[in-house]
Amino acid sequence: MRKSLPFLAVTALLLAPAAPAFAHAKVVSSNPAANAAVAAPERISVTFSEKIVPAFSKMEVTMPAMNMGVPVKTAFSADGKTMIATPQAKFVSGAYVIKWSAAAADDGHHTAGTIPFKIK
Ligand SMILES: [Cu+2]
Repeated sequence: MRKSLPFLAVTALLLAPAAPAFAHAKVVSSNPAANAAVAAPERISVTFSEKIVPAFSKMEVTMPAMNMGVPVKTAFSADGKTMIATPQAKFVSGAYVIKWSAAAADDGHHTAGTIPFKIK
């Protein structure tokens, strides 16, 4: 019983809504957009609500149906808010997923997610 109080306190902190000062990096847009069906893009990008740390942020492009990754070169925009992946091979038609994870520059918190899209 003695341990339950601190545990509850920590849980409450974790569940508390994030204050702006401790905001996590959220996706504000992507190219292609989520669930979009597009022609083969030259670059794939994900833009976040705040600056992210390149060393602790990454993105992958995969083709889940083929259980295959698309080789990409990843770069970051000058303002530090956008991750850009340049495919190193030609895209074929099909369903793709952008798998991203990002560390916010202000507090180091990690966020991660997936963005599905299709290539016509
Ligand atoms: Cu945070």
